[in-house]
Amino acid sequence: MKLYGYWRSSASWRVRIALHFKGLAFDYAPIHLVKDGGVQNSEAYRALNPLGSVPLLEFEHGGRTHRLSQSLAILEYLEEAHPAPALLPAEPLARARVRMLAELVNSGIQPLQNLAVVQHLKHVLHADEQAWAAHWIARGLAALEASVAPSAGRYCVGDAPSFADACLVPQLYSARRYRVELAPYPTLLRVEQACELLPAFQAAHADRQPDAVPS
Ligand SMILES: N[C@@H](CCC(=O)N[C@@H](CS)C(=O)NCC(=O)O)C(=O)O
Repeated sequence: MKLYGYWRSSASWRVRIALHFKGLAFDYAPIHLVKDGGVQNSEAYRALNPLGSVPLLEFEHGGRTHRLSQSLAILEYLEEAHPAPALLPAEPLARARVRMLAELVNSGIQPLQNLAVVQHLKHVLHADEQAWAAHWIARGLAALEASVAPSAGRYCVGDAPSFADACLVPQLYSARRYRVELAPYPTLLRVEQACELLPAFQAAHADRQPDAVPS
């Protein structure tokens, strides 16, 4: 398997967590999202992923090469193809809660602070992209804190890590990057600490990737 990603791309990070958690070997193909206008926008990469985003998972199956984009679709595929160890609980309502929390991050927070959005704000609309991103991240995290609290155990839903935790941890990293005050989200911070003890989350961390340029 080959994962096209970028070290601090939160969506790529979610997939790295799942691959490491399930013990699936993969090659990592860094796609520099900033250099030369962004490698994701090159013709060569768009031929692989027309939306020009990471992550993209490439693998052989049934004698053919397959490519999947959209991190949550990738997580669902990995869960179905490699069910153990699980990143979804067995019970239907708990599964729905995990998906709800993951989606809250995936569609309720990340798109508003995605690179293309903040670059457009900064360079075309000449707006304060830092303030924009911080506002929407804080708004989303407040909803996430309130939504996680009823189901949280050691992790977002109960005592086993799930897709929700794979979405939470990278989102908190982005929040710090945009200087969001995190004290109002104690449950999220507690869950993040628990996740940080897991080898899969450690291996997937942005700063540990070969293309990382930590500040
Ligand atoms: N919903 C998509 C989001 C993908 C996405 O927005 N990826 C970002 C990095 S986290 C990206 O490639 N941005 C490139 C750009 O904005 O030009 C997913 O979950 O995979």
